[in-house]
Amino acid sequence: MMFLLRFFASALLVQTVLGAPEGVGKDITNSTKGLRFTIGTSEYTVIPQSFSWFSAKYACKELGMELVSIESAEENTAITQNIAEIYKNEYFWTSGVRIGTFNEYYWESTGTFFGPYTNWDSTSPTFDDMLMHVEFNTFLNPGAEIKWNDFYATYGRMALCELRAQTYDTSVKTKPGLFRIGDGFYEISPIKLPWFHAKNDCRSKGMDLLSIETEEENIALIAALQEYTENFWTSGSKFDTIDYVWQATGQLIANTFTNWAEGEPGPFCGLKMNNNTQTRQWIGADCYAESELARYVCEFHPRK
Ligand SMILES: [Ca+2]
Repeated sequence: MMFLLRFFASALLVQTVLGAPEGVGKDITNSTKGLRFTIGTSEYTVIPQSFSWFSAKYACKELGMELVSIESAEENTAITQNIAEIYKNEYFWTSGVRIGTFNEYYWESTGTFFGPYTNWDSTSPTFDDMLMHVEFNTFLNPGAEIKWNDFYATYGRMALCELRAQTYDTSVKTKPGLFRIGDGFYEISPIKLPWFHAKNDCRSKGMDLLSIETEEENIALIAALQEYTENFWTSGSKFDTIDYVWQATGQLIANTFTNWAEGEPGPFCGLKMNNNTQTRQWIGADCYAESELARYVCEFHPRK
């Protein structure tokens, strides 16, 4: 009898320690895979490893997710409640980023600029470098809110990933510039933009800037772009020491289809399809420059 009582008492204790606080998402995975929780229509996952910003982003992509974007005080509070107790004194990357000399931060996962809600700490933002990313940390006083700080991409932080509802409207079959390849929906931009604005424009439509992973996709794109004697941005890019990657998917370009023009890739961070309507070979271009304008293709594949 004593044994049984003791058993129930310890089972209750375990329940209390592991159980999530009321109103806060539940830990539904084991600790080595990190915490998972839900707020509204989004799912969140902490990947409890130390990543550079880009590695964190691609680790989220591998899960079919994105680095987190925080649009409201409610979301910031709910995230704080879910992670601050479990991951004390930790840093986390968000999808917040700025590129080049354009001194405004945006959520890469949604393509929207910060605001109206922001929650910077008292020392941020600093705009120190050409490429800055936004982190938050749980070095908190009890009851405090997670604040944001802009920092250098190479530092090691945990990844906080978010899966949002898909927003691309696949019922729109007659959109100007819309065409299909396989299960994908593609749109040719009516305007020219710098690289990261082009990427944001695609994200804000629930799409991604183009990635060319196969010869079949490349052939179909060459046909679709016949009338355009100009070059096009893709999501191909290279930052810091990382090799060229399809930013939209996180895949190393060297591991997919490649179509570099002779002498390429050079030193540039961006990848364009060139203006040759027969080959559309790839050339480097400056993705930092506000003056480097080009059309682009957005791409969307419904989740399976
Ligand atoms: Ca693609």
